[in-house]
Amino acid sequence: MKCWLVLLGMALSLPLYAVSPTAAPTAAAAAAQLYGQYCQSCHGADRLGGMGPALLPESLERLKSAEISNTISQGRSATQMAGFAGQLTDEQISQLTAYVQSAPATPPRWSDADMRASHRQPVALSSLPARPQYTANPLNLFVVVEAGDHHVTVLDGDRFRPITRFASHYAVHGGPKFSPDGRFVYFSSRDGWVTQYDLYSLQVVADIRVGLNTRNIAVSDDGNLILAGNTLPQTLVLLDAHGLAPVKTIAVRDAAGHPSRVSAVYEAEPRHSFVVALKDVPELWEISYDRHAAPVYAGLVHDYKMGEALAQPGFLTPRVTPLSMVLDDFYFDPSYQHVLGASRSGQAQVISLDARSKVADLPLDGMPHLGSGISFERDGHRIMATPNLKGGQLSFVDMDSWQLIRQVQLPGPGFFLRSHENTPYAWADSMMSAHKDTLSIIDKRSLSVVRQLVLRPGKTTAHVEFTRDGRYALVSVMENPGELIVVDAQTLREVAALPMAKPIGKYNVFNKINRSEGTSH
Ligand code: DHE
Repeated sequence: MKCWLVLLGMALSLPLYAVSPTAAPTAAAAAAQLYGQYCQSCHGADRLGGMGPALLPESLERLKSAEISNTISQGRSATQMAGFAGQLTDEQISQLTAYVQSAPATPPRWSDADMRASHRQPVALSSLPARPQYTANPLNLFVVVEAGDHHVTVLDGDRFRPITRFASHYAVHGGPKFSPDGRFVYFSSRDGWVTQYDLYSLQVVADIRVGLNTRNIAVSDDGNLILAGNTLPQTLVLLDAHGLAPVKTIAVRDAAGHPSRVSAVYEAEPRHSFVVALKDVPELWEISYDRHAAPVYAGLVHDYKMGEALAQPGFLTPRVTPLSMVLDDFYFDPSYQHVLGASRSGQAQVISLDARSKVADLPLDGMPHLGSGISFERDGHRIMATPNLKGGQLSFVDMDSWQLIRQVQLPGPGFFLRSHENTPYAWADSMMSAHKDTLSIIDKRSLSVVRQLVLRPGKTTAHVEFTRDGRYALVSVMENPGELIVVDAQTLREVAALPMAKPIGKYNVFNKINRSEGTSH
């Protein structure tokens, strides 16, 4: 009996095929056969994805075994994924779950040739209309990522009405990024797809798979280049922002040749460079796309010779800042001279990108979530505020002295923090706690919580983005079905609610392209 329980535990808990030399190959072979019969036609023989997403451990690491089994058994609503409960036994579903969570026998590869073969441009950029094909203000649009059924809604930010809704790739993660004029929006999916979407004609204009597992993307301030950071393979990929043709692939390794996954890429606008955070080696990279350093790359659409530009010393070549530890969550000061970085263990530092070294330690405990930080002026000082994933406090740091000036306790840990130049309040969630339905409204003058807002009792409520004038706050009820709730930012009264499928994030064109101090960039 005990032995049977152990075996069952192994089958349910996962990638344990290698544990028993005799039983393992049989279980693995049975699971592989089931995969070939039921999954391969949509998810690919190599598990790299097809009509359905990739089924690799890297793609699925955020899902619990029970969630994967449930998807195999019940399918996913509003997608092509059917439920197999009627065709597979519970044991077979457990075997398949274990199979897709374990590494394939042949390590997955994604070459430049694979990337080039995936590139498509369904619409020629030259054929696009000169003006938006609708009456809404194109600078007050919101792009809403709906994770519940992998769709994106484009919303009129004046009337709070959807203009269109389209299917995205599986698991778009992180903020979509905009071209400097706000016309194009670029998405990256966890499965490695980068998509260029035209917000004037409301259609996808280009698509490319840059890797098998991607962290995020950044757009250069001249609008000409996209940088994508991958964890599988361990590469950075530079793309032409006008149609997504590949420009350059950079293998991510330290000087000793140790490879590293990319943690995130950022655009440092005043420096005309990208900053790259690495997950596995204690280094921070900066990649310059400065035109003066490379005059050949004039920044004109389709009018530069990239081959010659790449030969310029320093152009699109990483410069390394060595770190004392791996830092992988960052916030930048407005000049982008200083980077505030936190390690997984919660240690935080200030790095000078000019000096290429640490200039201060940051007195933050727990696990500060610097990536969700915001900044604002108070009594002649620039203050940075960051939530904390462990303790659930909000920390306020003076960016002149790098001293902690106040800590405020929220009902529980949350993920996001938002504000706008035109409101005295910042909004924080507690989505990772029992108080997941509670938003805390913080007065940026007194640095204290002045109100708690529960819009839908019991429902996960998080991620706020303001209209371009800061008058309304758009809040996600991150459930499926969920809602996007519009709240008057002054009276805190609800003025509209739109049904949405787990609207995980929303992004206002004007606030993003103008780098509003209260939102992410
Ligand atoms: Fe995110 C942004 C990393 C889990 C929703 N998340 C980001 C960014 C990074 C990051 C580096 C900035 C990218 C950008 O915008 O360019 N996220 C991580 C993680 O390391 C972590 C903890 C684990 C992981 O699996 O990657 C993680 N993130 C999550 C979630 O579980 C969330 C809540 C749901 C989901 O979709 O996976 C989530 N992350 C988001 C959102 C943003 C984001 C909505 C964009 C925030 C913004 O407003 O800009």
